[in-house]
Amino acid sequence: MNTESYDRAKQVQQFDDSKTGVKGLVDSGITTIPRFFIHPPETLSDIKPNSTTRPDTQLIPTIDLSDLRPTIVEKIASASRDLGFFQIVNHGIEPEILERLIGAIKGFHEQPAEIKAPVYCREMNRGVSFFSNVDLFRSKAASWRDTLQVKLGPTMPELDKIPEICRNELVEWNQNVTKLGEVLMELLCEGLGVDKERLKEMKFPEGRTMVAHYYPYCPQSDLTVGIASHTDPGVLTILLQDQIGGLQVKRGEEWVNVKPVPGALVINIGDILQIISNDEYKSVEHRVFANASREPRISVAVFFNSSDRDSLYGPLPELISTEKPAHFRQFTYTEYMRRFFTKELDGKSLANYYRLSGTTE
Ligand SMILES: O=C(O)CCC(=O)C(=O)O
Repeated sequence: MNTESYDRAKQVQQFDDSKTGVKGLVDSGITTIPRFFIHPPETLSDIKPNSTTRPDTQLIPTIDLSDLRPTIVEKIASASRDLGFFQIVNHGIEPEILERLIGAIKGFHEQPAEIKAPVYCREMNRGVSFFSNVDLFRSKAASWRDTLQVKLGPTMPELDKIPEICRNELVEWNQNVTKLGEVLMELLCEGLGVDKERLKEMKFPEGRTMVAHYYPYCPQSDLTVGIASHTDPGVLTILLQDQIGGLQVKRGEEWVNVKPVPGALVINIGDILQIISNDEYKSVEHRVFANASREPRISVAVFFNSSDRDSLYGPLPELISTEKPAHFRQFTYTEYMRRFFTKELDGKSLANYYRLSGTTE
């Protein structure tokens, strides 16, 4: 590799200007990945096969939402305290709806480049944007995925702004995911022993953003990642993944696979809920391997953030006591999200930025 003649900034800019994402690179027939996708050895060392990565998935519980309510509350609270991740089944969303959404997102990403290019942009306030790597210009290395991002709430963009190929499916998903998000927020509040309306009153069901990822085949999947290790900023994330696999969650020094379960949705706790719960619930690092399979991997994540940007956020007063004082200082959501969008997607949780000295999880 000739270090002297390599102009990284230029290569990254050219890639972004192409507006075709990593799918465009694969379609062009490349057999080696551009250098700015190569991650440093410390990131790659534990993504190699036969590393300490734990193959079994027993640690991520699958919770049946048709169980009795006290059982569900107990299981969700326990998973949220321990791992910050769980899967749910019998959540009330028909399997056909899940399949339709995956198909529509795949359809969007597999359209000809000239149809997707006009949607390609990095302005997050447009409501609908297609891009590769949200942190392309901030990260040390790029990752092997493309994304369609759509603001779902408090209101969706005008319908004609949403790509036609997935318009109906996104409207349908928004309705279903909003209801499910509210149910999960109630259950999580009950698990904390606070009023079940608490998160809803703080407007957490309202600020919904969807990111629909496409992880195409990567010809050198041992040199890069699909999404780098990170935590989510919101209160919770509802994730639909197809059956390809590749999502992993960090538990101590180990990485645990989140094996796809047909019909299930993956739920994880975000940084703001770790803060609001005063460290009762955990926001945990997760990542996705670069896709080594010839089949593309599709996933659709909906992040729930508060639509009230000006109030102060911090641990709920009812969870603070002399035995357990507040672990975090207060801040506005505007400040919080600004901080999120100026850092790269890395393993560092935003929770630690607001942590008061002398406190630990
Ligand atoms: O694709 C996945 O399974 C995970 C996506 C994710 O972690 C994210 O969008 O923040």
